[in-house]
Amino acid sequence: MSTIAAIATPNAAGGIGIVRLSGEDAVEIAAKCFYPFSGRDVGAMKGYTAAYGAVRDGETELDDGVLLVYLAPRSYTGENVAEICCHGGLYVLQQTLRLVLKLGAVPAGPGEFTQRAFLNGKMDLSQAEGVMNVISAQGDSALRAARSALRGDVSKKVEAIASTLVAAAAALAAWTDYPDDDVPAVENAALGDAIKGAADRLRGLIRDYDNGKAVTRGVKTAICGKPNVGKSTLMNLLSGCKRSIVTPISGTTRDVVEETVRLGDLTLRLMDTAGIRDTDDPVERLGVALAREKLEEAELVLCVFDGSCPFDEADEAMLEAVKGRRCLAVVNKADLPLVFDLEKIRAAVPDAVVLSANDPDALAVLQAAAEKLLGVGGLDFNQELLATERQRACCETALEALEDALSALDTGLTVDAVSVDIDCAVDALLTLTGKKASDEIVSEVFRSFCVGK
Ligand SMILES: Nc1nc2c(ncn2[C@@H]2O[C@H](COP(=O)(O)OP(=O)(O)O)[C@@H](O)[C@H]2O)c(=O)[nH]1
Ligand SMILES: [Mg+2]
Repeated sequence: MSTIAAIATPNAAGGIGIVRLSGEDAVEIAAKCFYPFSGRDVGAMKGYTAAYGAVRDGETELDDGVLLVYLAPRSYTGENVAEICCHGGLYVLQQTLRLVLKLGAVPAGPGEFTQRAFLNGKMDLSQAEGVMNVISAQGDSALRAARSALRGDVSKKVEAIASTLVAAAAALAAWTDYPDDDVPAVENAALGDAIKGAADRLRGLIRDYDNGKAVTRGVKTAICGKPNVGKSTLMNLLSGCKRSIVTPISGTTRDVVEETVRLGDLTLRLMDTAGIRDTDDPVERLGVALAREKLEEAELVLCVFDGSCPFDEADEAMLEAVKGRRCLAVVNKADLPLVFDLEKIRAAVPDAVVLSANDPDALAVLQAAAEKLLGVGGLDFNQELLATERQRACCETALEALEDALSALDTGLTVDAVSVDIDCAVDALLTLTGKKASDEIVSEVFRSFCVGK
């Protein structure tokens, strides 16, 4: 396999920058451009050792720095690895990279170092995805969840589920293949229990992922409501700045104003939208259409009502629009006398808070309500949490196959049908960990990585 090279540090100036090499010739190539001041031979360096010296292109000295050497298989990638740590200037790093490429290395693709680690059995696919999540983590819970994935907690749990299924499938196969031998008959009830148990654990993983997403990746949150109820004021309260224009004039907000905010440990990707109403103004009408669109795609809706005005038809229409959505009703303007019929709201949207978007104390109220609604309160981020949508989709596929298996059992279909479904579930789980992932899936996973990781 070729020796790859990339700048492993960000594409910006910094104190230190690293050019990383991995592959059979990594150390050899480093020896041709890095000259330790002590005069020692780079080619003879042991794994886990460092040397201080100069980076030289022939007679031209580019920089001085430290060379780190790791020898296969005891390295991140499982191959020989050399890391040239020099000053973190973009030009210096580019010249150093150009130099190692001239000496025989090839440019690494996105995530290729980690891909090689995966191919060399250093980590499985879900751990590799954990690596990316550690890099992109924006808060404590997200980091803890990513670290747990990186440790392999997700893989262990998924493999445990897969092995109970493999055992069930094996018993089933033995029984159908040798019906006349002394193989104990597979009891439908016991088999059903095994499948149900596995399905429940998968449901738990999917549910925790969906809930945990509010913390690890952020929730797409639409602020909706009729005009003038205080949507933009709420947006500004949550963003901590005057992000949206607020006026007493209906129809002020027309474009969608977006901002990512933190609410306690939650990350909300907020969209403040135009007030929903029928209007003759062509620009506002576009805004209203956009608001409806955002309402559709939101994972969480903050539906704002004006508590100082009586409940009316437009409010009724808003309740209709958010039906079946994960929605928090925000009854605003609590500093004014409340004339609003709260019961009407509570009957349609169980989660409702009464507050004033002008009052900073309302943030705590919103946080508590949102945490409850998103189900993150009781989540343990140190535990196995699926790391990516891909992993979630694998669990979903496995779960569907198990549901098929259960209904095949119920309707008394042949054991073959049940076996096929169980195999299909196991395949999906092994695709998750990468044990049985196709080359395309593996490339797809690493395509989203950064170059140099
Ligand atoms: N008294 C009071 N007025 C508010 C409150 N929130 C918003 N407003 C006022 O209501 C009007 C409309 O607010 P805005 O945020 O632009 O509403 P939007 O059209 O829903 O975006 C403005 O005059 C705000 O100052 C509140 O909690 N109490
Ligand atoms: Mg507005």
